[in-house]
Amino acid sequence: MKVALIGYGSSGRSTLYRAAARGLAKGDVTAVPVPDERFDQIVAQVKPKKQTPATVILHDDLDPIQGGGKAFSLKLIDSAKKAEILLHVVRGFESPVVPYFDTVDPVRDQDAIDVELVLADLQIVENRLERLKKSATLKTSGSPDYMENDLFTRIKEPLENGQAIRAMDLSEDDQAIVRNHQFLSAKPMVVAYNVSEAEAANPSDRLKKQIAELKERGTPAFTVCATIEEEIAELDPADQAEFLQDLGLTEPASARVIRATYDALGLITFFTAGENDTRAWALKKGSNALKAAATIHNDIAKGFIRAEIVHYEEYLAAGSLDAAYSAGKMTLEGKEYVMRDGDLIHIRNKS
Ligand SMILES: Nc1nc2c(ncn2[C@@H]2O[C@H](COP(=O)(O)OP(=O)(O)OP(=O)(O)O)[C@@H](O)[C@H]2O)c(=O)[nH]1
Ligand SMILES: [Mg+2]
Repeated sequence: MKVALIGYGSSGRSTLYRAAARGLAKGDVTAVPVPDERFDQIVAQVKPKKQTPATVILHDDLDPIQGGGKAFSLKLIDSAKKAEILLHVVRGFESPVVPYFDTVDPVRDQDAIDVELVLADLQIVENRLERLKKSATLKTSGSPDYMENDLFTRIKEPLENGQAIRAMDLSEDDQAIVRNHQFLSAKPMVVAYNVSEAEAANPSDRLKKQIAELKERGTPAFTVCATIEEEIAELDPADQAEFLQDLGLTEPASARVIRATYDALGLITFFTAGENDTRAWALKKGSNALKAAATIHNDIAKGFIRAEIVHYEEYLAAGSLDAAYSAGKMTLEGKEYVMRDGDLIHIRNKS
């Protein structure tokens, strides 16, 4: 799962990237383990040779966005397209030593970048509509070009009015076409307002309102003080807790960033408790056991017979898969079983 950090220059993207990577940051792309207490408990019980947490891959290799109403560069659009989710870091801190292209106004900047994402997509739609005019199958009802022309004609106007594709009510077929083009305003987004230590704990009313509005539209948003978070990330875990408490926080930014990306992507976590390798896996909410099997390995999905499922709480209470089975806490499920967040799975398969 690729997460691309975007934002204006000097908004604190690299600082938040290092904080979220918790000392693991290497270069500008890092696979960051997803913090998950449930996984830690399972590992403590299984004592596997190897443990593999779920990860998200943070990308801080995108060019900064130019301020002052300049359009996104093609290079920036190209890198952002490759991500599954955008993490927008918004400058909210004042600093005489870190110049900025304009006054510090996080509400204005978040709105401005949203508009730029939409305009970048509008450009693609207009170019494509122009090219489609020459298509031999444009008038052939049901042809791919016909379908695309129909969809793009419909979404052009809302885009012109500044509406993001992710906020449009589109059919499954429409969404499949949208996915082919990797539109930026169709991607889920998380917004991190990088503010002063004081405002992180107590945002202005204007910022609070924007955060609430974003959340209502399904975009997780929160305040963070990236420099403080980077300092916290460098402390021993024991000291971290105390430090966070002093700041009135319950968890570090890394946990919040990653949880927010999970939410925005609609992901849940399931586990496999192997003695060689115990793993946590990310899965789209609503996926079935066959999809979970395919996430582990295509061969396991092909040879799928039955899934043994036990929720991690019952597994921990029972102490082992065998004990959970004896206690009647494990169920045998077919391919269509809908996975729950926190399910532990063992797949009986023909391979
Ligand atoms: N006071 C304060 N300074 C910050 C904060 N976050 C980042 N900075 C400082 O701002 C400067 C730029 O931060 P970066 O994290 O490099 O910002 P960036 O968005 O990656 O910048 P570019 O990639 O150079 O465009 C650094 O000197 C940081 O220490 C913050 O929350 N408060
Ligand atoms: Mg940077």
